[in-house]
Amino acid sequence: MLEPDTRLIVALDVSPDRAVEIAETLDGYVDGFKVGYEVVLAEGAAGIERVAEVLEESFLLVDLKTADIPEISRSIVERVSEAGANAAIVHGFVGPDVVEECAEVLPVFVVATMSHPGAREFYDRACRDIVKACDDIDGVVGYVAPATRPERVREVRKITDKLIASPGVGAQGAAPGDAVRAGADFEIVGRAITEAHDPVEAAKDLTRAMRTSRPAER
Ligand code: O7E
Repeated sequence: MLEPDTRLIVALDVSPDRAVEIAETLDGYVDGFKVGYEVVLAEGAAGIERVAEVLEESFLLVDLKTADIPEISRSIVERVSEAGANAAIVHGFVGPDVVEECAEVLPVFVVATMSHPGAREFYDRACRDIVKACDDIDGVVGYVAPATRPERVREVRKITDKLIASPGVGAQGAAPGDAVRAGADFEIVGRAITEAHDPVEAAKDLTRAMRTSRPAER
């Protein structure tokens, strides 16, 4: 289900109506979709359900970047699971007890560090330790590491054989394929697709660019 093929995950940071429209149009063209606060704050779990219902081939990640105590994090992931998510995103800096609790409910991608410049300040310093601490947890299927800093993707890849999903392509400046060449399995792309005149063409261009980039050795 979470196997890389086109290697593209589309971030649907748009209204629920638009998210459903784009998901319906691109289902099967891309490996997966990601919905988060834009959709959930507009319609609650029903927003997630609406997107999940239109997907027949691609998977759905729900990204609430959960970062609470284990019990609360688990109940958030339970709601997300009931709404139809195939995997959830949990912050790594909160510690392996939180990650473990969430990963008992649903496959989890752990945020190892982030794509924005400020992540160098604190998050980058914890990146290696987060991956080492989470890698033996059943249910952790992968990590989020930034396409904007491929050296961080390489760092994560050296420690783990699990999946790596990398945001930061397009609007944040990374070129398609940069993260895959550094060892990522998926690249997460939002605005470069959702704000394109023709999202289908934009997605096809990106998948073409990624297909031509050789994945790093494992
Ligand atoms: O810049 P865009 O429009 O391509 O959108 C990027 C998406 O990736 C957006 O949904 C944002 O929340 C997410 N993201 C980052 O941009 N940086 C990160 O470090 C982590 C994420 C993310 O998705 O984390 C969980 C997968």
